[in-house]
Amino acid sequence: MKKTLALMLLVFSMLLSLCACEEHAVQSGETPGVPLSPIPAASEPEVSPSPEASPSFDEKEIYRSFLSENYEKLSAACFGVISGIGLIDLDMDSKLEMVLFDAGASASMGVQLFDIIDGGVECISSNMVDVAEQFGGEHLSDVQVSANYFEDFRLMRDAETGELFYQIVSFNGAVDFRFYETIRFSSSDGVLTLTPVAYCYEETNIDTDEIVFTEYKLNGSVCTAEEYNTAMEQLALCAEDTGYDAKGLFRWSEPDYNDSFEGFMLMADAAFALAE
Ligand SMILES: [Ca+2]
Repeated sequence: MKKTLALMLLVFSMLLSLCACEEHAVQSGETPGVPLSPIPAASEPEVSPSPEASPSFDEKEIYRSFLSENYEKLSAACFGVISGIGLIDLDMDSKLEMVLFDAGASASMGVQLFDIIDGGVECISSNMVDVAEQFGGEHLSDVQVSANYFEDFRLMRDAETGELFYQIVSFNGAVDFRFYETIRFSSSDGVLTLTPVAYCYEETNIDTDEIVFTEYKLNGSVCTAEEYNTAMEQLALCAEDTGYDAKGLFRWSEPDYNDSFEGFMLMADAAFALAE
């Protein structure tokens, strides 16, 4: 009898302790039998230029074949030197665009932009007439880009919608003139498009250093200096720089990136490996 009573007490105490455990688990937010989820990261995730999908290797292969087949023509059309190459998803459609810098002849270098359309490479924007004529198609833009670094392509975040987009302030000049043009990149029917947002041009008298001529444009239309300045202030408020730096390589990055075909392809392959 004592043995039976002791056994009953033992079972009863085990049941009590089980209930206590379950109650503790529910109070502390745990689900009995289910492992705890990892603690969410306190810091914000790093900005990725293509958060939805990674570009396929085919894109890199298509660009590589294009460069391999057309190196001589491209190089000749760029004053004999292609000084830099990079792949950037400029219109944020998870497909990479190719960026080529020419040798440049003034304050900045000219930029050539290429996209893949129906499986073929087409020039979308070029400072070089020969490049535009030989590799441009129906999507060739009349908006041109001048820059000095791949980092000049800025990944921006719309302050209201959170949308990510690339933007560049294209610039060039000499002793007697200079211009700055803010250009936004987007996609239209899967093809890279360039939209000129704001433009400022100044001419200087080199003897007196006086500004003798100015022209301002907003969305392609001529405007006043005041309208331009107000619009630039608004632009700065509407979007913030994510701090992400676009990647690419220049000839002077490595001694092996010389002006031979092999040297150029070595640089191209290294630049393609940088692309996300
Ligand atoms: Ca793209």
